[in-house]
Amino acid sequence: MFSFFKKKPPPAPAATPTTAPPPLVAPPSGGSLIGSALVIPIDIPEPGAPPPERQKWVDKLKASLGKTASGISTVFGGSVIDETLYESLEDALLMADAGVPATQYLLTELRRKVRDSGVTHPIALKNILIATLTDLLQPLQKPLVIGEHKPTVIMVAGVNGAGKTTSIGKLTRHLSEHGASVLLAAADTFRAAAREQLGVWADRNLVEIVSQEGGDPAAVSFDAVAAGKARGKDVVLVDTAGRLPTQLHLMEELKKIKRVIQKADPTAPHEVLLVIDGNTGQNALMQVRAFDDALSLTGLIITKLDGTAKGGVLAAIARERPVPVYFIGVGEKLEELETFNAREFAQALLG
Ligand SMILES: Nc1nc2c(ncn2[C@@H]2O[C@H](COP(=O)(O)OP(=O)(O)O)[C@@H](O)[C@H]2O)c(=O)[nH]1
Ligand SMILES: [Mg+2]
Repeated sequence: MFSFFKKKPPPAPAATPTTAPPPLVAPPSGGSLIGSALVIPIDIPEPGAPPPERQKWVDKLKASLGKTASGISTVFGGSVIDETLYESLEDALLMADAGVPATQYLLTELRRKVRDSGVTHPIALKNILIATLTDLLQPLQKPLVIGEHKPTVIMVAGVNGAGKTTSIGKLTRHLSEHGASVLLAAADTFRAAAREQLGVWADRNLVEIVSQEGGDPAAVSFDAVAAGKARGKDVVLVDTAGRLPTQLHLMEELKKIKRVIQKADPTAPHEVLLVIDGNTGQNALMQVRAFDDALSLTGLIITKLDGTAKGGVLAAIARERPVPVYFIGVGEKLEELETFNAREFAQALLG
């Protein structure tokens, strides 16, 4: 879900009475554009009565994380809060990929809150857990804002097969649906198939793509940012080749792409996103750390939460390296990418 809000237009230069250029993109229904300033914060609906489409998606998330939720729920099936319950909960959270630091943190908080509130029933404890996890995840909830720079340059990195190209396709659809013009940069120049895959997404979304057979990924990125500026695009999305954080020369190459983007636009890249496969468990945290150290990440996209992913890794990320989660992916279809809401996620994870 996107919403638009008005950004104060810059004062018109007095000496140039020329008519303002027409908006580059048509205002979407319900939104508005002033001059060429376009701000797209991604709407994060608070729970209550979410719109039907969001509800559908929340249901899908719940179904996807259902196994983890039922694993954790059984812990609260008894009639007393005792040591056995805390131990089972510890096991269940570790099994859900929450990792040791987040699990310890949650348990310490729960024990303290139980002491302070005097609750005695496991169901009350479960509600406390939902609230505590929501608070833990809260710092990860942040909208992606487009339009403060033109173009907003978004660089996307991650290991092979994490879902970078797919997520770029989905994001492109979101953005173009809401009136933003997008240019794709195929900086995954290693494999012809990778370029073609991005080309398919570009065609489907009717957006332009900058690619170059066998080219240098940094050069392609530079050209794309330059083209994005020249063509007045709102967003340039840079797809990069997958790499493991242990492949140091490839991590260096990624840093070079970032530096060269900066040469094309000193304020860019405005966002550096890491795409993580939600099934990677605790290894995901290692990826966040390594890519963050190399690139200073501004956000994450967690994909494939529809599969066997357990979901708890978001708690681990929140506790150990809290990089905002802009989106989560729950399927291969174009619409199966949504904004992250801490409370929704905590509820889906804990059932
Ligand atoms: N089930 C599921 N599959 C996904 C999701 N995101 C991506 N994929 C699949 O993961 C595979 C790898 O995706 P791709 O975008 O090519 O990964 P890349 O190497 O990081 O660019 C493809 O088969 C995608 O369809 C998701 O959220 N859910
Ligand atoms: Mg790819």
